[in-house]
Amino acid sequence: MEFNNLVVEISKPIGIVTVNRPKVLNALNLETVGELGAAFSWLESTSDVRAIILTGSGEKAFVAGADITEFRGKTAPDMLPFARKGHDVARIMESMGKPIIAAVNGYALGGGCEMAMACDIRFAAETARFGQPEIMLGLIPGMGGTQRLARLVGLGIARELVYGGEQITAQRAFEIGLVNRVFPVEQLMDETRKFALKLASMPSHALKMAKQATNYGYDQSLDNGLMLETQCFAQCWSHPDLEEGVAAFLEKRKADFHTG
Ligand code: CO8
Repeated sequence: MEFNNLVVEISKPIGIVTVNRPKVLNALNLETVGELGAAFSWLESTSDVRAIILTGSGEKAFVAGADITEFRGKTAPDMLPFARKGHDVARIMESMGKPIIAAVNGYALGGGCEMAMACDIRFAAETARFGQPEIMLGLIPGMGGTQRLARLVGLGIARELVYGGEQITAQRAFEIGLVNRVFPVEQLMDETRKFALKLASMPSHALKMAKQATNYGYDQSLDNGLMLETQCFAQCWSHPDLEEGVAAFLEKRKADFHTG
């Protein structure tokens, strides 16, 4: 698939999506948002791909937010479809069966921080910076930042970041639970690839069930979440991977999982 603003590579079994607008620190214009949706949908349907990495091109930025040049002269009705499109992309990322890891190589601000939060797992370079600076533009986050940030780091810290607009370091992002691991910048992609390969080697149906149970269960009451978990747990029996995993354990050998 060809894109104007992304580089999408497949290095089996990993798909790598790189936002590629380095002159504007990979800011997301409307076209890029649409391309991201198309890229993730395509990778979901590509059977050779079992885990996905999202990163930004160049040395400075993951994604520095929405493209502010597209804001001028717009009205509220103009911007509603833009925000909806951003939400749709994040929901595609969260509802797809394959895990997505953000390799945050620099600024992850505004929509960039929100894109990273829509990923399953976030790894960051020590030099990365996170933040929701929209308030400084007279704006608020519009791609899930007011919701996903609180779910990840708690309401108090989310308010501090959304109201105050300050950037935080990768180390601080790690301390508050916004990122999973921090690496020296030169190790970031290797470490992310290593982890993506580990996930790609897992039985894909069980991984999909784990993603569904954690993502959809999180917003439910405990009882509803547990009901969802029960369904996902039982569904594991509908796939040959479980029989193979159990047999391999009992026969003291390495499991040979089905890869579909
Ligand atoms: N939009 C457009 N251009 C940008 C953006 C952006 N978000 N960020 C940087 N650029 C451009 C700069 O204008 C500059 O262009 P030029 O070379 O032509 O002057 C170039 O990128 C390099 O940037 P700087 O010279 O500013 O680089 P610095 O190292 O001095 O600063 C910063 C880096 C701190 C990242 C700074 O560029 C900055 O503050 N950028 C804006 C960050 C921001 O406010 N982001 C939030 C945007 S609003 C948002 O994301 C709302 C999300 C809405 C949902 C979206 C749904 C899809």
